[in-house]
Amino acid sequence: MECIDLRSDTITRPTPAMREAMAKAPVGDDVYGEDPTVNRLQEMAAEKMGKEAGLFVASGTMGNLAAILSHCQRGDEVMVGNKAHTFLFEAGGISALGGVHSCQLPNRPDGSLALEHIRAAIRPEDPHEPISRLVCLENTHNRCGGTCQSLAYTCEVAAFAHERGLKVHLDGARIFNAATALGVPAKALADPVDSVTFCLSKGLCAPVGSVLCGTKEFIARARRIRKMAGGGMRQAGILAAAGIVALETMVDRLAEDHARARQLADGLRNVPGLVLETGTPATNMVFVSLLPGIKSNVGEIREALKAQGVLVGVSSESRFRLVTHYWIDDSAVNQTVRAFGAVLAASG
Ligand code: TLP
Repeated sequence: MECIDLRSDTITRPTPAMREAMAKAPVGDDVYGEDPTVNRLQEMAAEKMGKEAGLFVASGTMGNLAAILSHCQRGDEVMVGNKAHTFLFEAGGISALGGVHSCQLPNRPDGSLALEHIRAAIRPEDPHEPISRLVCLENTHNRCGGTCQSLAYTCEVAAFAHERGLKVHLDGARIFNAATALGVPAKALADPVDSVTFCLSKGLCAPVGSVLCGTKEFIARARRIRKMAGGGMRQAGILAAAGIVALETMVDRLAEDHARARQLADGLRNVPGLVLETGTPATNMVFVSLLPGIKSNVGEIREALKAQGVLVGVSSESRFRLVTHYWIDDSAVNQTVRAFGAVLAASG
């Protein structure tokens, strides 16, 4: 049975056009900077983010790691949200591999950081304390509901950080979802920050890879970190070719995923036993919780849904995450709502 897989947009597979481009891609040794397809992808990515240069990396995790280690020396401090992907889900790489100290600020429900918290966290010039170096933002904000961080907010944080001598990195794994939902170019959202990572292998459907963008000098440093992390990938043009197709053909269609997320939320709203999170869906993620009194727990419900061919993510004790993407069509949405209805009726 083909499953309806709503666990993440990372499960998307390359389209036939991507596979064809991959088969035909001219390649070279990218560690020597000689892979024409990687070079083309990096130029396209930099242009789309309005930055001088781009660096093709194996994953969003590697992009964020290379960015943070390029901005910070060992012992420097990065301010990061306590619900940020970089803080929660990147295996602690910035401290384990880079010796970068993290200062966790509370993410507000919409994923933003309060300016007063950033201000209060800036360290004085004192040899007892680490050096405040960097602020990390995330847009869309995954754990906070796939929420968008507005252009005004991004500008405000970046202006403040720059005034205080801090750099700003944006984990823009899903920056094109944010741009689509906000109706602004991704370039505008990336403009205020010093560096940005975005992913090709989520809603854009490429099989592998992300691109880190920033100044030429910053990207030269990040290239060394990428090598250090084992991410110098030789004939990576095979992978970059899919990324080029992703950028050329998959960005404009993200609005369809957002519309289907709304359809899904509207269906789930009427399923007894479920409650939608306020404001969901902001983009392509639907967050829905179990009402108290339901006999089964989220794990049991996830298994019962799986038996009906529907895979969903569990993001806390009572909360599901459902992510729409290219492989979720209208009938998948309807089937998912029906499956939830049947499973909850049986466990009510
Ligand atoms: N997110 C994945 C999981 O790791 C949770 C998902 O299914 O959503 N930044 C953000 C905001 C992300 O959501 C992710 C992946 C990453 C970075 C890391 O990207 P990869 O998986 O390519 O290392």
